[in-house]
Formats: sequence, structure tokens, C-alpha cells
Amino acid sequence: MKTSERKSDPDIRKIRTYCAQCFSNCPVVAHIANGKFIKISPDKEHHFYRPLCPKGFAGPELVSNKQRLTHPLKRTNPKGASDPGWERISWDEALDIVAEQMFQIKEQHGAEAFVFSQTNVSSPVWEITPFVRRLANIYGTPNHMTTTHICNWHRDNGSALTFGKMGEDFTAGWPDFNHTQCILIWGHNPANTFNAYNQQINSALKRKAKLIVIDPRRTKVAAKADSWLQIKPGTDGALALGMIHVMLEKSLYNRDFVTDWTNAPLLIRCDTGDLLRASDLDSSTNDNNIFAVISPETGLPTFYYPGEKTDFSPLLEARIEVLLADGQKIWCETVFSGLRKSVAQYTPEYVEKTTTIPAKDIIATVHLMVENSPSCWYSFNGVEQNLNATQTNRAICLFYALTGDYDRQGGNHINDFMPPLNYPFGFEFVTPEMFKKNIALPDHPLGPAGTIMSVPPHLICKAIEEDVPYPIKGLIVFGANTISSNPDSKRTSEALKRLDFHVHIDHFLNPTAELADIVLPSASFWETGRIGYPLAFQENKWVVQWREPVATPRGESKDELWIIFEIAKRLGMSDKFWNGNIDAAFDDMLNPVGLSLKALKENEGGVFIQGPVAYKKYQKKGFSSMTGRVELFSQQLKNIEQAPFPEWNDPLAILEKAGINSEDFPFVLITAKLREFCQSQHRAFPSLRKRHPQPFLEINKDKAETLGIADGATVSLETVHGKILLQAKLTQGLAQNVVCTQHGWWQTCPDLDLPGHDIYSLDGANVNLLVHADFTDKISGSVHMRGFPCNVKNDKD
Ligand SMILES: Nc1nc2c(c(=O)[nH]1)N[C@H]1C(S)=C(S)[C@@H](COP(=O)(O)OP(=O)(O)OC[C@H]3O[C@@H](n4cnc5c(=O)[nH]c(N)nc54)[C@H](O)[C@@H]3O)O[C@H]1N2
Ligand SMILES: Nc1nc2c(c(=O)[nH]1)N[C@H]1C(S)=C(S)[C@@H](COP(=O)(O)OP(=O)(O)OC[C@H]3O[C@@H](n4cnc5c(=O)[nH]c(N)nc54)[C@H](O)[C@@H]3O)O[C@H]1N2
Ligand code: SF4
Ligand SMILES: [Mo]
Repeated sequence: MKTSERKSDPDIRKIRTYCAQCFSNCPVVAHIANGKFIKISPDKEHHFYRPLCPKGFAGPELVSNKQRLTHPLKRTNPKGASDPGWERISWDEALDIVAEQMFQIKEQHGAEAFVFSQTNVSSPVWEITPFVRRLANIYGTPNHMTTTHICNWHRDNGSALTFGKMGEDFTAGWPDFNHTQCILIWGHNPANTFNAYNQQINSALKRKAKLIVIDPRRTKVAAKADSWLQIKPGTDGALALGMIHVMLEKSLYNRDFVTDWTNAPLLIRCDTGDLLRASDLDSSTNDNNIFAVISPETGLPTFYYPGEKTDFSPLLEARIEVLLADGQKIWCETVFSGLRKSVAQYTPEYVEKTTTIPAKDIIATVHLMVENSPSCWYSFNGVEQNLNATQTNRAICLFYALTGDYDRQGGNHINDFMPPLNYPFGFEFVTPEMFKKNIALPDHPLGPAGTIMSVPPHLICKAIEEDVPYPIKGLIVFGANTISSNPDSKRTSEALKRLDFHVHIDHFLNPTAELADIVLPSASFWETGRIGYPLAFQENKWVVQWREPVATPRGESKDELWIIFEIAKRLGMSDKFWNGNIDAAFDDMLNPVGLSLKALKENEGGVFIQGPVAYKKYQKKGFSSMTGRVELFSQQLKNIEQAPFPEWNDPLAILEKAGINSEDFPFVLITAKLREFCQSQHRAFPSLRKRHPQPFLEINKDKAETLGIADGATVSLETVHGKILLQAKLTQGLAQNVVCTQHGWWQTCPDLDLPGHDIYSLDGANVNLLVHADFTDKISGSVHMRGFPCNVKNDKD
């Protein structure tokens, strides 16, 4: 370890490290006075220097927080009892119980009856995902309960339905803010949630890049936009289809890219709706993966071999009669013609009615994007949490593909060097039999189940409740608050109570941990060392850095890598866990970059690595998709009876049909994240909580006034599932019938004398009591959480 000493203040030691609270991983300097971690400041000397967010500055409050768990706990009263009867136990006893239960459940019910769970990118747990996965993979369970289906899956993995191979590629690419001329931010608020990108966007704006933001709220980034489309929540799919419509009708698409690198010229059989295959045309061709395009010279179908650019320019739009090998004559049309038909109804005028965005603004925004090429895009929660999420992602991907800016400099760039470390996921231990047992796989073969073995909590609940497809008996949680952070908190809680065994590893006794049999205190990221990288995602530039611990673990809390290695040891898997040597695992991780852990530790501020930068890589090898091209038409989706062209189903109409009517529930509910809190965390940190002492509901100022709701008044927010109480916050930044709140309120803040909130009570503030997992995305399992009908009343009424 190297530290810099400040001459003027010899008692302050400064340690260069990074904040791992969220995935921005901002470089910081920790100030240690007389051995005590007292302050954080940004690391101005770092290659990826950026100003910090308030959560970063609050670092010492995590280390010193009085609510931290400090020793292992064992429940002594049954679940459901008002007092769990927590008993302090030793680490040895706790870990022996965990290993014994994991062993027993595997023996009696199979490893798949034991579920692993962890939080997503809003905690440092994401950095140890490879080790959590390794433990699960070697233990033998394919069931990982995560929130990826309402977080990032569609963008990060679902995009492979359009740009690559499901389960293998990470294909949305990374917006190259440094060179772009136009940025499209869709359902994302980087000023609050993604510091690294926020800085990069601000720099791009300084050099006059254009900005388009699609959000129902006037966020900080929306306020800076050249075009802010204030969309009606839940209608993004319709808007994206409308934008495709404009592209096609006004011939704004990049014709060369579309012809050469999308499957637009491939033929679809009008009788079956499938792609026409060479084997349909020639019975001697057994290869089912050769397709057909129309030769412009003969006007006849010609074979097309995936991944190749044809040496002629196939017809893009046509409908022809084709003679099949079996003598049948059928009509075929090109994918491009099919796409044009599928978006025909999404005229700007129709989309205006659906989304409330003026038709002229939709047209102008498409022009802005294509006239400021290269453009790039990034989307997030605003389009991840609804029943059209996968198809909405497809529609956005298609719109972007039509620009032709994919994998260009200044476009969404594919870093095929990412990440430059050797992560020990242990996927080699996953057998096909094990994979097939994933609980969500039958319902969502192309969703998070089929790609990353993730199961949404509502399907875990169902399996626990019904023992279908098999019983679920055990759960290990690496920092998550499943009950509070997922729809239908009461149901989740009842289901988790039925488990035979639940162990929860966390810093705090959150409402989910309260239901555990064993609770293990983990040391915080300020108290543990890791290998990571402050995030930049630009031009294949990386800084691999040792995250130097800046405080000693609180009480008896332990590094959770140690916990993982100890469980592995007790389960007889130590040989696959570097015989208990965590440093040896780190050395292995660093192998590809030719560094040892020792060398990395000696490099203050990390080691800069420049990966190879290449653009338009598809020109060499095509796309890894089934057709070797960008899949405007998805045969894979057609094969599982889902729409091969993106579609949009009006959620409000679906909900209305199910009896949730707009007369009783005239408002539309959304949630959004605050800069100061990650998900259900941080309410106990005084410097953060003082900025938002209470849960609140943003509501349009004029509308509130007509309802007699004053700023700061207590209002009831009600859906068909119940009501909660919030403080009204009047704003001009929302449409008249849209209201917005935050999930995750449960924790007290004794330093400020501020209360906690009962997550089960209708007098509480838990918005996840108000949405249930009844309306879900058929492909991914995403839940319709944004754009849910609700009503708002003055609490006195
Ligand atoms: N209504 C509504 N619900 C939502 C969302 C929404 O927008 N609206 N957002 C969704 C999204 S995007 C996500 S990702 C999920 C998040 O849902 P969860 O994954 O459940 O995340 P958190 O609620 O933050 O819970 C994380 C827990 O991890 C603990 N923790 C923090 N650091 C560590 C650590 O280093 N080690 C360990 N072991 N534990 C740690 C924290 O104390 C906390 O108890 O919520 C989802 N829920
Ligand atoms: N401070 C902080 N940072 C975080 C987190 C955190 O909890 N707190 N969590 C981390 C995690 S796990 C995640 S997933 C990311 C999430 O990061 P973001 O995606 O930025 O999260 P949100 O603020 O929930 O949602 C983004 C925007 O979606 C808008 N929105 C709501 N409904 C709709 C809709 O129907 N359509 C459109 N177009 N927009 C809509 C909201 O108004 C909001 O501005 O942040 C990460 N970083
Ligand atoms: S943005 Fe995330 S990583 Fe950066 S200082 Fe804030 S919490 Fe830490
Ligand atoms: Mo998330």
C-alpha cells in the first residue's frame, strides 16, 4: 500500500481508492485522522477523475452507522412471531449451520431447491457476482433470484435479440459520448443514478453535441435537452414504433447499412410467417441456416449465407411469388416490407394520441437524431419496468439500427475487450441438466432465465407457494431487500416465511433479513479490498485498480468473500476456491492483464490499460445473430410464439380489461430514484436523509391546486391493491395526470430523529404494496410497475 502524506497535517493519512456504492465506482481519496476514516474527497489525480455524488461523501456514515449488524445472529422464535428472538452466535456456529442446511437441502430436494440471491448494480455486491455465481454453480443450483428483469436485462441482454446471440453477447454497445454528435437518453436519469455517464454527457454537451431525452419528468438532463419528449408513462414502445415509422416514411434510414447489415432484405413466407430458408427452395439443401434474398437482376430468390455481405444489392422492398421445392407456390415478402407494414398504424398523429407527445415533435426528434450522426443511445429503468419491456427494447434497437451508427466511432461502440479480467464465474460447472431446471426457463426461455439463469422473485414465490415445478426450500441472500424492492411485498414476505432455511448477509437488518434464520454481518466496501475498475466505458480505456480498505470491519463483520470461501470449505469445495486463499483468486483474475495483486496494490490510482479500438467490426465477421445481421425480424421470437417484429400493447387497455378502470384511478403512477439513496438503502445516513426526510409524491402543481392539495400536505396514493401515505411535492415537471414516488422507505434515522416506515402497513410509504406481479412481460418476466393506474387524495378527504 502506498499512501500520500499531507505535510501540513501530519495526522491525516490519505488513501487513494474508489467508492463502490454504485457501479460508477468513482475514484476517491479517503482521509484517515488518527486511524479513523473521517472524510472522502474526489481523486483529482485519477485518470477518470469526476466530482462525487452525496452518497460518496457520506462514506464514513456507512462505516460508523449505529444500525450496522456487528455479529452473526440466529433466530430462536418461529417466523411470524412478533419477536424473532435473535441470539448472538459465533461465526463458526453460524457457518456450520449454513453449510449443514445447504448440504441437507441438496441431499433431500436437490441443489435446485436452494436459491441464491443478490442485489444488482446499486451495491458493491455486484463486484463479487463472479464468486457468488461460482459458489452456486459448483453447489449445483441454476436458480438466481435477482431484479435484472426490472433493472437492466432488456438493454444489456435483451438487445442480443436484435444485435447478437442470446446468452452470449452483450450487444447494446456503449454510447461513445466522447465523439458523438447526438445523445438519446431513454427512461434514464443519469444526474441522479449514473455519475460516470452524467459527467461524460455534460462534456459532450459542452462541445455542442445534441441531446434527446424521453422521460415523463423534467429531470435535470431533460432540462438540458434539445428535445425533451414528455412521454405518457408506459407508452415508450408506441413512440419507438412511431419513430421507426417516420424513419421509413421519410426515407431517413441509412440505406446501405440496412441493406448490407440488417436482415431487411431476407424473405419471409407469407403463409407461415417464418423466414424463407434455402431448404424450402431446394430439397437437396439440408442446412437450415441458409436464407433467401431477391436478386435485383433476376427478381428471383437467391441463397443468403449468414454473416456475409452479398456481392450484389438485394431488393429491399418486394413481394413475390415463390416456387417451393415441394411444388407449392407461396407469396413471400422482404423483412423490410414486413417491417413497414408492422409500423403502418404508428403514424405521428396516432402516436401523439397514445403518448401525448405532439406529432411534430416526434418528427423533429427523428430528424435531429439522423441529421446529427453519429448518434448514440442509452436506456434504463424507465423502459425496463413494464409489460412491453422486451418489445420496447427491440423497437428502440431497431430505430437505432436504422441510423446505421451502430459500432461507429461516436455511436454505440462494442468493446469486445470488456472486461479485461479473468472472472471466475465457474460457468464450466453448469451442466445442461442443471441449466434446464431453472424455474423461470419454461416461461421465459429467451429472457433472463435462458440467458443468465436469473429468476424473478414472483416466480420464486410461486414455486414456494405451489411446489411447482418443484419445492423451493432454501435461500442465501448476498445483500438484497427482496420484500421491499419487488412488487407485492406481502406476498413475497409470506412466501419467504415458508422456507425451511434462509440465510441473509447484509450490513443492516432490513425487512428481508428480518425473516431469515441466520443473519451474517458483512464488512462494508470501505472495510474490504477488491479488484475493480472505475467505470468509463469509453474507447476501450480501463483503469484496473486495487480498492484499498480504509477502515477496519465493524464489530465482528467479515468480508463476504471470506464468507463465500468458508462456506465452500465446509461444503468440501475448497479445491475449487483456491484452497481458501483469496489473494490467489485475485492473482488469477489479474492474469490476462499481466499483473500480480502485489503489483496492482503498489500502483496508487490503478493501472491504465488501453484495449484495442476497432469500429464496425461486423464488416469482418457479420453479427453473431441467427441471420448474421441485425435482426429487424426475429425468428427466435417467432419460434416461441412471440411477435417477430416489435409490437406494443396498450397497458392501460389491458389493465382496464382486468377491471382496473380509469374512473377510479385517473392518475398514472411511476417511480424514480433519488440521487441520495440507492434503492432501499441510505435512509439511516444523516447527511443524506436530511435532504429527503420523508417519502414524497411528486404531483403537477396546477392539478394539485384543483384538488386542494398543498405543497407538503399528506396525501393518500391508492391503487387497486391498497393505499399508502406520502407528502405532496408540487412540481411543474410532470403532466397533469402523472405522479411519481420512490420505493425503499423502511429505515429510521435516529441521528435526525426521523422515523422508519412499516413496509406492510397501509399507513406506511411502501409503493411496492401498490403494484403486484399480475401484469408481466411474456418474454422477460418484467413487471408492469411504471404506468400503473392510481388515485391521489388529500388525506383529510
Ligand atoms: N417500485 C419500484 N421498485 C423497484 C425499483 C423501482 O424503480 N421502483 N427499482 C428496481 C431495481 S432497478 C433494482 S436493481 C432493485 C434493487 O433491489 P435490491 O437488490 O433488493 O436492492 P436494495 O433494496 O438496495 O437492497 C440491497 C441490500 O444490500 C445491502 N448491502 C449494501 N452493500 C452491501 C454489501 O457490500 N454486502 C452485502 N452483503 N450487502 C450489502 C443493503 O444494506 C441492502 O439491505 O429494486 C427494484 N425495485
Ligand atoms: N442514486 C442512485 N443511483 C443508482 C441507483 C439508486 O437507487 N440510486 N440504482 C442503480 C440501479 S440498480 C439502477 S437500475 C439505475 C437506474 O437508473 P435510472 O434508470 O436513471 O433510474 P430511475 O430514476 O428509477 O428511472 C429513470 C427515469 O425513468 C423515468 N420514467 C418513469 N417511467 C417512465 C416511462 O414510462 N417511460 C420513460 N421513458 N421514462 C420513465 C423516470 O422519470 C426517471 O427519470 O441506477 C443505479 N444508480
Ligand atoms: S456515483 Fe456511486 S460510486 Fe460515485 S460517489 Fe456516488 S455512490 Fe459512489
Ligand atoms: Mo437496478
